[in-house]
Amino acid sequence: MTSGHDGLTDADRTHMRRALSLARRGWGRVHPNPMVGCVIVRDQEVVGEGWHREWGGPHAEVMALAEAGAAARGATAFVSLEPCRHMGKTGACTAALQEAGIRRVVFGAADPGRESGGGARELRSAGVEVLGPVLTPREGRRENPAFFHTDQVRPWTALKLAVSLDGGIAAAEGERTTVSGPEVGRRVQELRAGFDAIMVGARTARVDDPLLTVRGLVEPRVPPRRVVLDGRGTLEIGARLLSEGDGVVQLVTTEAAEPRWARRMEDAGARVLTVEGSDGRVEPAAALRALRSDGVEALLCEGGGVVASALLSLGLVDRLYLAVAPHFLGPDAVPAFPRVEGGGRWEMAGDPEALGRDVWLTLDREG
Ligand code: AOF
Ligand code: ZN
Repeated sequence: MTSGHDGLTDADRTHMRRALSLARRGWGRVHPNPMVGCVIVRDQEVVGEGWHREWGGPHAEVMALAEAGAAARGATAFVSLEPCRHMGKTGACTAALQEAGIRRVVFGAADPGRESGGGARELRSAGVEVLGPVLTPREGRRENPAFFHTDQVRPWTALKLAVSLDGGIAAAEGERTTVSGPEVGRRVQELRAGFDAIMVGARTARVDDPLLTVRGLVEPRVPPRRVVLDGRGTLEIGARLLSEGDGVVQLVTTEAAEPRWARRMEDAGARVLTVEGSDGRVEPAAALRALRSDGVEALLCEGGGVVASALLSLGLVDRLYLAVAPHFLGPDAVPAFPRVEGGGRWEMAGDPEALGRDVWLTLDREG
């Protein structure tokens, strides 16, 4: 066993990776709580595993301790997040770990919460050996970006785009093009489950007529809202999302839209938010502000190109999910990033993944 500069052995690192992957099972179910995983190891043997499964439900440590039972005495707990020390919807994990006789705790990210944070200090002063945070702040944020996004002005914002090798999102203006394969479609369904809202531009809403619902393996605890940026009020009453699917429909528009249109949409069950805009175009930052103050903490934008490049140019995108398809769309294609000035620099937030014939990339904005 080698011990790195962070004091972790190879075995420790393996257990922490496992805790992180258990945590991810909470996707769609625990938001806006963080996803947390825990592994309990005694004499090099895993005796308990757990993760935070459901918002308001038992924390990861409690689940893992229940599985470990008496074997937890003298054991090490690997937790992806600093154990909480507060009495929240459930008891404090610091107390649960001590009662179970855990001797050592290795944790991933520090808990920034005012009440929940500080568990490490508490455990240390109670004589438990504590190692952590063992993830860099960047690594910690990557796992639970919305939880660590403290900005009250706009949501943590992700942009998903399916692009061709030559950077196109559709074969031609106004055309619906299938760019990526069914595996990407399934991934997007899973992805949607972890967001408060899914957003597209009016043009995409018209051309693709999407439902913007979650229809994958992960059933979201709360069906995300379905948001259309529609500055001029062009969505028609026949749009599928108005009559089909779960999730509040929220239309973000400007003064340029006809009041009659807004009334029609509201009669069809949609909510209409009017924000600043220019030339009949919603001001993206204003839309994001309005959504944030209306309770959206994590927002997934799925295009199209105009909205995507506006968000990117304005530095409003925190994460990019790119599905790159192995073909060219040619010179008439609608570019994914028409004019991105000051679009920032991006870094990989995980390994590229092969999804069918496509490549799935997750990138976080640097800085
Ligand atoms: C842990 N283990 O598995 C989780 C933690 O509302 P509550 O009572 O469920 O508390 C939520 C807060 O607790 C959350 O904001 C975060 O600070 C921490 N989450 N802590 O020790 C867990 N999910
Ligand atoms: Zn806890």
